[in-house]
Amino acid sequence: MPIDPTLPYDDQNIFARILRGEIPCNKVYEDDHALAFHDIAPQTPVHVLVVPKGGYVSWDDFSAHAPAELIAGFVRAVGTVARQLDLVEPGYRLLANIGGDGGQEVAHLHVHLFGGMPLGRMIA
Ligand code: IU
Repeated sequence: MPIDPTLPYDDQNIFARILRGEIPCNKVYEDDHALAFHDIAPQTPVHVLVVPKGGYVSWDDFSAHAPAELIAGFVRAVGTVARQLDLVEPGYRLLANIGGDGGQEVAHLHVHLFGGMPLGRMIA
Protein backbone atom coordinates (compact mmCIF):
# COMPACT_ATOMS: atom_id res chain seq x y z
CA MET A 1 0.00 0.00 0.00
CA PRO A 2 1.75 3.20 -1.13
CA ILE A 3 2.33 5.82 1.53
CA ASP A 4 0.99 9.37 1.55
CA PRO A 5 4.20 11.43 1.25
CA THR A 6 2.51 14.59 2.51
CA LEU A 7 1.96 13.11 5.99
CA PRO A 8 4.40 14.09 8.75
CA TYR A 9 7.28 11.73 9.51
CA ASP A 10 6.23 8.80 11.72
CA ASP A 11 9.14 7.56 13.82
CA GLN A 12 7.45 4.16 14.21
CA ASN A 13 8.04 3.27 10.55
CA ILE A 14 10.00 0.07 10.00
CA PHE A 15 13.22 1.74 8.82
CA ALA A 16 13.22 4.14 11.79
CA ARG A 17 12.96 1.08 14.02
CA ILE A 18 15.83 -0.60 12.16
CA LEU A 19 17.93 2.58 12.55
CA ARG A 20 17.29 2.54 16.30
CA GLY A 21 18.28 -1.14 16.47
CA GLU A 22 14.80 -2.23 17.59
CA ILE A 23 14.49 -4.54 14.58
CA PRO A 24 17.46 -6.43 13.11
CA CYS A 25 18.69 -6.01 9.58
CA ASN A 26 21.31 -7.64 7.39
CA LYS A 27 23.72 -4.71 7.52
CA VAL A 28 26.05 -3.88 4.64
CA TYR A 29 27.43 -0.51 5.72
CA GLU A 30 26.96 2.18 8.35
CA ASP A 31 28.45 5.59 9.03
CA ASP A 32 27.35 8.81 10.72
CA HIS A 33 24.92 9.67 7.92
CA ALA A 34 23.54 6.42 6.56
CA LEU A 35 22.75 2.76 7.11
CA ALA A 36 22.66 0.20 4.28
CA PHE A 37 21.14 -3.27 4.53
CA HIS A 38 19.95 -6.06 2.26
CA ASP A 39 16.34 -5.77 1.12
CA ILE A 40 14.19 -8.43 2.75
CA ALA A 41 12.68 -9.36 -0.64
CA PRO A 42 15.49 -8.89 -3.15
CA GLN A 43 14.50 -8.26 -6.76
CA THR A 44 18.05 -8.73 -8.11
CA PRO A 45 21.10 -10.71 -6.88
CA VAL A 46 22.26 -7.58 -5.09
CA HIS A 47 19.41 -5.47 -3.69
CA VAL A 48 20.47 -3.13 -0.92
CA LEU A 49 18.56 -0.26 0.68
CA VAL A 50 20.43 2.83 1.84
CA VAL A 51 18.65 5.04 4.37
CA PRO A 52 19.74 8.38 5.79
CA LYS A 53 20.04 8.84 9.54
CA GLY A 54 17.29 11.39 9.99
CA GLY A 55 13.52 11.55 9.91
CA TYR A 56 12.65 12.21 6.28
CA VAL A 57 9.59 10.70 4.63
CA SER A 58 10.81 10.76 1.05
CA TRP A 59 13.32 12.17 -1.40
CA ASP A 60 11.07 15.22 -1.61
CA ASP A 61 11.17 15.85 2.15
CA PHE A 62 14.90 15.07 2.36
CA SER A 63 15.97 17.26 -0.56
CA ALA A 64 13.89 20.17 0.73
CA HIS A 65 14.64 19.98 4.45
CA ALA A 66 17.74 17.98 5.34
CA PRO A 67 20.91 19.84 6.27
CA ALA A 68 23.50 19.99 3.51
CA GLU A 69 25.97 17.93 5.56
CA LEU A 70 23.50 15.04 5.82
CA ILE A 71 22.59 15.23 2.12
CA ALA A 72 26.27 15.15 1.18
CA GLY A 73 27.02 12.37 3.64
CA PHE A 74 24.10 10.29 2.41
CA VAL A 75 25.03 10.69 -1.26
CA ARG A 76 28.62 9.78 -0.45
CA ALA A 77 27.48 6.75 1.55
CA VAL A 78 25.44 5.41 -1.39
CA GLY A 79 28.56 5.55 -3.56
CA THR A 80 30.66 3.94 -0.84
CA VAL A 81 28.21 1.03 -0.56
CA ALA A 82 28.40 0.39 -4.32
CA ARG A 83 32.20 0.41 -4.23
CA GLN A 84 32.24 -1.83 -1.15
CA LEU A 85 30.07 -4.33 -3.03
CA ASP A 86 32.38 -4.18 -6.09
CA LEU A 87 29.58 -2.97 -8.32
CA VAL A 88 31.27 -0.05 -10.04
CA GLU A 89 32.88 -1.96 -12.90
CA PRO A 90 29.92 -4.22 -13.73
CA GLY A 91 27.53 -1.37 -13.04
CA TYR A 92 24.42 -1.00 -10.94
CA ARG A 93 21.21 0.99 -10.61
CA LEU A 94 19.90 3.43 -8.02
CA LEU A 95 16.19 4.02 -7.52
CA ALA A 96 14.05 6.03 -5.12
CA ASN A 97 10.29 5.56 -5.13
CA ILE A 98 8.42 8.70 -4.07
CA GLY A 99 4.78 8.75 -3.03
CA GLY A 100 1.78 6.99 -4.50
CA ASP A 101 2.57 6.97 -8.21
CA GLY A 102 6.18 6.18 -7.32
CA GLY A 103 5.02 3.07 -5.43
CA GLN A 104 6.73 4.06 -2.17
CA GLU A 105 5.69 1.71 0.64
CA VAL A 106 7.97 2.65 3.55
CA ALA A 107 7.72 6.25 4.75
CA HIS A 108 11.42 6.79 5.46
CA LEU A 109 13.56 7.84 2.51
CA HIS A 110 15.49 4.93 1.05
CA VAL A 111 17.49 4.46 -2.11
CA HIS A 112 17.41 1.02 -3.71
CA LEU A 113 20.74 -0.23 -5.05
CA PHE A 114 20.29 -3.01 -7.62
CA GLY A 115 23.09 -5.05 -9.14
CA GLY A 116 24.66 -8.41 -9.71
CA MET A 117 23.07 -8.96 -13.14
CA PRO A 118 22.56 -7.03 -16.37
CA LEU A 119 19.58 -4.81 -15.60
CA GLY A 120 18.67 -3.89 -19.16
CA ARG A 121 16.10 -1.19 -19.56
CA MET A 122 13.63 -2.31 -16.87
CA ILE A 123 12.37 0.56 -14.75
CA ALA A 124 12.91 -1.00 -11.34
P1 IU B 1 9.55 1.09 -1.60
O1 IU B 1 10.55 1.89 -2.35
O2 IU B 1 9.01 1.81 -0.38
O3 IU B 1 8.48 0.59 -2.50
O4 IU B 1 10.35 -0.19 -1.13
C1 IU B 1 10.31 -0.71 0.15
C2 IU B 1 11.29 -1.85 0.19
O5 IU B 1 11.54 -2.18 1.53
C3 IU B 1 10.83 -3.12 -0.53
O6 IU B 1 11.79 -3.49 -1.51
C4 IU B 1 10.76 -4.14 0.60
O7 IU B 1 11.12 -5.43 0.20
C5 IU B 1 11.73 -3.56 1.61
N1 IU B 1 11.53 -3.93 2.99
C6 IU B 1 12.58 -4.47 3.73
O8 IU B 1 13.68 -4.62 3.24
N2 IU B 1 12.36 -4.79 5.04
C7 IU B 1 11.15 -4.64 5.63
O9 IU B 1 11.00 -4.97 6.80
C8 IU B 1 10.10 -4.09 4.82
C9 IU B 1 10.31 -3.74 3.53
I1 IU B 1 8.18 -3.85 5.64
